Amino acid sequence: MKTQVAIIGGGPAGMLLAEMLHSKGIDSVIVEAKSRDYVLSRIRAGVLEQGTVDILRSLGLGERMDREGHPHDGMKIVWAGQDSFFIDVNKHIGKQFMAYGQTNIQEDLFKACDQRKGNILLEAHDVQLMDIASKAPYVTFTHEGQSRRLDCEFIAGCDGFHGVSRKAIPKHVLKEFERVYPFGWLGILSETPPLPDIIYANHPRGFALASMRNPQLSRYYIQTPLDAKIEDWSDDQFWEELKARFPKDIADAIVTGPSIEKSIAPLRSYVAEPMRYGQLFLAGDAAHIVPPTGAKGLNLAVSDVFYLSRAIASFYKSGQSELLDSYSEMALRRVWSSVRTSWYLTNLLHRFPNASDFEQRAQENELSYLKSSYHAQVALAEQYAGLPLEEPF
Ligand code: RFL
Ligand code: PHB
Repeated sequence: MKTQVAIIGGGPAGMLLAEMLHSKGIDSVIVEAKSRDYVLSRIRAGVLEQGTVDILRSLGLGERMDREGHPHDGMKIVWAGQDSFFIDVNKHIGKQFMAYGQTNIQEDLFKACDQRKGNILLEAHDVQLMDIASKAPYVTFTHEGQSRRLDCEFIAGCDGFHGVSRKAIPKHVLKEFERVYPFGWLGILSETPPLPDIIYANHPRGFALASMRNPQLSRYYIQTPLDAKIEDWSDDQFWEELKARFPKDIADAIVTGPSIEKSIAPLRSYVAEPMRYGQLFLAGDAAHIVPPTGAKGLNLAVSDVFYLSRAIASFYKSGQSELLDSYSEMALRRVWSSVRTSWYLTNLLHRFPNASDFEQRAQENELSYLKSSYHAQVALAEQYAGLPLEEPF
């Protein structure tokens, strides 16, 4: 088989890149390890930045999102069981957010791919990236019991944190930055009406988050120890613990019901630099991971593939490789901004198991300062909104 761009991974990064390239007349093949049902069953992100929303709309992928998603202006932070403030991003920065599930985006992307008869090879095994430093790289894998070879000009490594693409880059070339946090998030999805706002809570019992997918679907999370097991958390225990971490008026407004999904995710910050080696370009979780505090992961995957598709299109149009050459540097500027914001919010909102009394007081003081300072709220709003996409020079 032959294509211009071989895309490894059919998550949001890989499938969106294929749509972007198609809109610019560039051919691609997606090689995905899992089945369609499996990919569609992963419940993950839910909050889209304005830039992400604009990109989806520009590709004709916004119709269902605009019908079913929930636009909102910012987020609320509560702590000490009583104090609170609202970060009004729309008022300060003029940007909104959209609550719309990653699962729905993935469904919309499969539909778009089906409609244009795009090439996606599902359940591909033993994927290997070959000759990536040369101008004629290729990918080998097994598909439907047969060994296959896909020749291409570019490889986009969109295969997530545990994929093979990043590992194809020689160790001495890659610099890795990492922080592992001493807790995880237990999340549930429930067919109950959500609270009107997204609310982050810092409580002596641990962090909690109230979020939403649509008017009949709520998403809630609580901070749990690293060794927590799903089996140990019945729905009743989850609701009781969640409510205990919010002020009484908010807890009373939470509508409980059976969970339709429950999962635990550890929290980690990770960046691999550079995001390019030869003809291999990394995008999304394959290159970087953020803790979910701040809801940045999916939005970074979208900005990476926006920059990458623009660079590849510019190469095919003009024969110039300037945007390909600056891809890693440009993408990393936005990545580090969101990595820092997610790390900051994680530190601000969680209870760290071994925090000293000093650290605890400093955290409480920071929350009080944020509540009292207009300027601090504007600064946080700007970071939470995410950096604007850069123009090419
Ligand atoms: P994905 O989604 O992991 O997709 C990678 C795809 O590659 C496939 N794959 C392979 N394919 C071929 N060969 C191989 N060897 C392969 N190995 C893997 C996988 O099967 C998969 O289909 O990465 P991508 O596309 O970069 O997308 C990244 C996002 O999924 C991720 O950043 C977000 O979900 C993070 N995230 C959130 N991001 C937000 O922007 N807003 C949020 O509100 C938000 N909430 C979250 C989150 C992540 C969470 N978890 C579970 C970590 C909430 C949670 C709980
Ligand atoms: C979600 O709705 O899944 C969500 C919202 C905000 C976050 C993380 C996840 O910071």
